Amino acid sequence: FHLQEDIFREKNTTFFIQLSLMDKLLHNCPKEGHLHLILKSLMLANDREGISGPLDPSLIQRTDVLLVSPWLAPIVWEGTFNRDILNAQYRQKNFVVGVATFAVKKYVRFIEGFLGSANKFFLSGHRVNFYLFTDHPEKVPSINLAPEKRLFIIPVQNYSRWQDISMNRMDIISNHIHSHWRYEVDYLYSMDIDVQMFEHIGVEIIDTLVGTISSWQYTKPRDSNSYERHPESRAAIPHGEGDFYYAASFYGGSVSEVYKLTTACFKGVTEDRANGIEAKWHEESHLNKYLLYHKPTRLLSPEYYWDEELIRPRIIRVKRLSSVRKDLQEVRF
Ligand code: UD2
Repeated sequence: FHLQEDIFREKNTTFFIQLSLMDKLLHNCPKEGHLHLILKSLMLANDREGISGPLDPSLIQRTDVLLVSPWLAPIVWEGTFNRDILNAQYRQKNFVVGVATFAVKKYVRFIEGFLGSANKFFLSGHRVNFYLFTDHPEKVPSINLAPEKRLFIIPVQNYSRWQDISMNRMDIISNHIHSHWRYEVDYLYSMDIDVQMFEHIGVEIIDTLVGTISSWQYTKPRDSNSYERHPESRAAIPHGEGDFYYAASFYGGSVSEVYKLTTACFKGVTEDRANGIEAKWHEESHLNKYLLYHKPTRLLSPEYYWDEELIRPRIIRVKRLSSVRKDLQEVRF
């Protein structure tokens, strides 16, 4: 790392040259995968020397985190964007965003917290359709939504195993895109219901294919990430491959890209089932396989899904959305 820092300290090394060096590092470094450390060395170098080129340095406000992936997709952190500028651009397009979420069996208890906080913090001032799948429509509390937000309650069957409820979301989403949503929304996001929002989640999340970096995995070397490694599974990622680990709790993108993603992932789930296999982290394993080979065009930092089990480090300046603590044994059975 000292050697690499020397390279980065060279005067006139532009930010983008540094990025391509980082890409090389990620692929060649024997201890590859430790994104956080590589990034730190990169950013420290930038901090000392300043960023050369036409960029106004005041626009780059974060020097402690990775701002762009090795394939040049932005990584969204607090302090890296101006929401007023983004809102002004987005408003001209008049998009509708769909949110698919499931509350099956005991998870109905999370509806109120989810919808109440999403009404306030999710794409505030923009058109959003919430699609809530539940086996208990009668238990959906009445919530006064903002005029630009709509709630659609869609009955869905339940499954005895929670893993099947979670995995079948991919199939249900893919079917609904095909039958309805492709005519109703421009972008679609899938979100877990057992979460609450605490800060604004705005149009900075909008892009063609969007994944959220898992709050559990963002500093881990790639070989200790939670990928499915058993080659028999359709979700398998070979050892030595992988970059970020994404949470299935929050992903999305344009309706056509989410259709491709959910269809492909559910195909993997179905083929595994036919072979008597269930991937390590269910549909999340299939999502990670898909996003490894179909790179997201935008990545959301762990601010966009923070697991309450974890101690929040300083780099997570804002907890926008986090899991609601739950007794797994009690709530899933
Ligand atoms: C992880 C993933 C989750 C999924 C799951 C599968 C994160 C943050 N979350 O969460 O997205 O991949 O692992 O292993 O990475 N649900 C019901 N009723 C049930 C069970 C589940 O409605 O009885 C729905 C509900 O919308 C819930 C979602 O499925 O939010 C995921 O289930 P979970 O939150 O229990 O899974 P968890 O926390 O292990």
